[in-house]
Amino acid sequence: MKSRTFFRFWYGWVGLVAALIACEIREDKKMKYANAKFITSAARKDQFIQIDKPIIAVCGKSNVGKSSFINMLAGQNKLAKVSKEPGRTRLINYFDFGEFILADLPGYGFARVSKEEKLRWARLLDDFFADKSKITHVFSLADIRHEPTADDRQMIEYLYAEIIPFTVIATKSDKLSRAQIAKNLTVIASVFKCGKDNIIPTSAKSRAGFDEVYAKIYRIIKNGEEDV
Ligand SMILES: Nc1nc2c(ncn2[C@@H]2O[C@H](COP(=O)(O)OP(=O)(O)OP(=O)(O)O)[C@@H](O)[C@H]2O)c(=O)[nH]1
Ligand SMILES: [Mg+2]
Repeated sequence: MKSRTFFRFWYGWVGLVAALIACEIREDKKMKYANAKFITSAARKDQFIQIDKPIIAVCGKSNVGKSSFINMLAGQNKLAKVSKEPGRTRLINYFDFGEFILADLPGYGFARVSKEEKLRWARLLDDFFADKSKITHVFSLADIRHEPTADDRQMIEYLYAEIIPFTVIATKSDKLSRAQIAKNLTVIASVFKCGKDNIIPTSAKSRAGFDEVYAKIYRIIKNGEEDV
């Protein structure tokens, strides 16, 4: 009886210390990227930044939560502009996270813009992806609540065809139950023809998925891991 109490006591302490270390590592990561900074916007090819750091592009349809996702990673509310109105981000916005750069790409699939504007966006994205040696990885965002759109599918097919490594970020997970999340991830994986382990459910609201995304970023920038 006495020895059981003794072990319980030590198990308790070991558990507590492990939890504190885990918390500290997480805080450290948050602190590190809390001073992420906006660098510049690009409307044309000649304005794309030339920098010797890994660039991770964040793409997805309009209103899917790209800017909110970037803010979640930075631990800041106003780094990237978030809007209820779709099609707000019309330029490529670059953010410096110290060890890597995030490029917030203009959202596709927004119906209420002129043909000319759509063409301009398409050209800008084409130019951006043309020099794929400059893109280390792509986070392709899809709303976890819905089946991916034809545009989403086209984006993923393009990444497969161009052999650009990507991870699917399923956004707005706070809007679904755990069971629904699991069900929808299966649908998204089957539409995109990728493994479920290449999809990370996230929420900019609850910060769910934060650690998983950073673990992925860590692998991308440290080990040069490339999954297509
Ligand atoms: N509940 C919930 N709402 C979210 C989440 N992420 C984004 N939103 C909301 O979705 C809307 C669009 O978010 P943005 O981050 O501006 O989306 P975006 O993809 O950058 O949009 P564009 O720049 O227009 O292409 C806003 O009203 C956000 O508050 C999330 O994880 N959970
Ligand atoms: Mg945006």
